[in-house]
Amino acid sequence: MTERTNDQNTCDQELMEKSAGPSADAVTVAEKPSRRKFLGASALAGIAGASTALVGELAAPPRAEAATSMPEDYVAPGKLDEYYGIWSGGQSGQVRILGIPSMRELIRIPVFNVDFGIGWGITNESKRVLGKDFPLGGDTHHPHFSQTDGHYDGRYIFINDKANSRVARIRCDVMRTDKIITIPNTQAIHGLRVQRVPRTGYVFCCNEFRVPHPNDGRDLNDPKKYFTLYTAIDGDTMNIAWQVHVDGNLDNTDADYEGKYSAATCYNSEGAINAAGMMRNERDWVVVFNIKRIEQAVKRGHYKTIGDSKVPVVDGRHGSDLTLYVPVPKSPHGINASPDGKYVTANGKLSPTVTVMSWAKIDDWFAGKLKKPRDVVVAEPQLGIGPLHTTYDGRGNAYTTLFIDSQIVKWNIDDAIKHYQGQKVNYIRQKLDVAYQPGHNNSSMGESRDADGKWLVSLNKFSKDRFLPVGPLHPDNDQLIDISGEKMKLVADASVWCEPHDCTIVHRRVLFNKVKRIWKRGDPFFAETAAMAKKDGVTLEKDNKVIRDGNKVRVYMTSTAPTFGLEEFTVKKDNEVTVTVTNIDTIEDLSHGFCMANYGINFEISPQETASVTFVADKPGVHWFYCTFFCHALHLEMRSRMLVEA
Ligand code: RUQ
Ligand code: CUA
Repeated sequence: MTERTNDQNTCDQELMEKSAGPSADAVTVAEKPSRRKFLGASALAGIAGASTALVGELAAPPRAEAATSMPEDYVAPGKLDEYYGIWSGGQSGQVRILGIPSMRELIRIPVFNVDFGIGWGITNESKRVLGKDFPLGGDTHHPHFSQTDGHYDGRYIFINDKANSRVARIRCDVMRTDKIITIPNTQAIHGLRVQRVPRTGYVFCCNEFRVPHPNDGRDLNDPKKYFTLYTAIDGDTMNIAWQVHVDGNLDNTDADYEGKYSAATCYNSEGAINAAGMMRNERDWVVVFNIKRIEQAVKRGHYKTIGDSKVPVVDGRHGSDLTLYVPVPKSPHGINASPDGKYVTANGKLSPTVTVMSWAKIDDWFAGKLKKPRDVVVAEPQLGIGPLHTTYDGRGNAYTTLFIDSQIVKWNIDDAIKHYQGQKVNYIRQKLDVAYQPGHNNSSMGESRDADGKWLVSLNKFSKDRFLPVGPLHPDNDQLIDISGEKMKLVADASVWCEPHDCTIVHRRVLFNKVKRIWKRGDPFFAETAAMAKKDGVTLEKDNKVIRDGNKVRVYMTSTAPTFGLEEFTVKKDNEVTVTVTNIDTIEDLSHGFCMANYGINFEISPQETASVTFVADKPGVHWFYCTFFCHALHLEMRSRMLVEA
């Protein structure tokens, strides 16, 4: 916050110096000290001859204030944030990492997008992950960490791509995407969550749109024949384990804390093809998946396959004993399991309520002990207009976003249950205005047993007047809220590039020692490139060689500040050239870049990393390739030539 406040302060002084008001005059009279001097309170104290009025006016810069009362999100220079936040990058197709509480963006991880910064979508290593003919972008919504026994284990982040029906996995040790798969038979993978117990394990995802199956031109205008599938991915292999054919559509999903169930919301039980039709029913439903029974059905061969896909598809429609359909009001959206392992809430969206279901009662249902599906409901508190998502503090309280009311409502789960049982208790603890129209919210450690109730972030879809105008497209506003006390306190606004949707916040102890500072030689991320070098008899760490193989030319070089291992290499026009660069520097943070001028090629090579690119040398002439990361005083001199003979 202090960073931002200082900017604000500098800006205010600039305005003040320009304005014709009395303070501007005062500055002139006092021989107008430089702005830099104002940045330090001690510098101010040294202004001789300044009038008392001037000192009074300017002597309280925010940094001086900060010295006496720190803003709650203040992370001093040189200090580290206590939490990592992983943010989806929405339409950018990426994932971002923020520090919390500072809300500073630390890094962006390209996933489904092309990124000239690190060369994602340009290097051979990234293209192997992206696959052949990959689409140029994605729409990420739900980033979630892998877990073991309900605790974050710091292995992987999983993220959906709604635009192209894909799921990706990011390795947390290097924060790089290592697998991307397309989910067969689906259109628009939306909700995504992980199996918590015994571990991840399955990654569950919701296919939102109903389509004909196979979607090959048949049944185009026969929506009754459209349907959708719930998918379980094996998080270790990234193979699809199974799919479930369901009624209605699927929106968001979450899993329990015992490894028995997952559940998903459906807002289109009507099977309609327009908004009016999708809103018709007063109740839609939550569908609960019985994981053991689904696994057994697959084992026994009780499944079908669709089209070319070999993925087993079990029948989980109404009447199946693999699923339970719980009617809930109206067009539910988010679904969130409580960290005590007892409950799961479905958020009403078009109803002012959230529906609280008990996993124990879901057990009873599948054991045949309950009469009606609604018997698993233990509370249905009325919270406000437009509930979308709920998160928890680990102390029995829930926090729900109200999209239309632009509020976060804090409510107590036990009291909501008592109220549902007919007792006269008030379950609402507080309503806090947020700016504006919140979608997801997420609390620190909130999706695990270790929910610690310190911070909450409200991911607001609209920022309107909260930031300097920057054109018709506004940033989103993600607001940091302190939930450690009785009352929620709004601490900071943070502008974010569209449209993060969701985030997960973990304590730094989960990741701090797992994250590598430099690459390890032999990393699987560039194993295939290393195998190619071996075949060519090249030792990546020391050789600088050009291998000619018919029309193909393979160029191997090292990079160490401030030189590439080769000062030049020569190819013929239309040769297919593969350049492999190994950064042999061992110093933390000493990245190099490789940019081939006028060839649209750039990528980054971190210390001890190997990266490669393949292109056709279709432009004869001299082409300089240069380093793009300012690595050394002679960084600009770090350049060599590719000579393309006509
Ligand atoms: S959704 S704003 Cu894509 Cu997670 Cu609810
Ligand atoms: Cu290497 Cu700049």
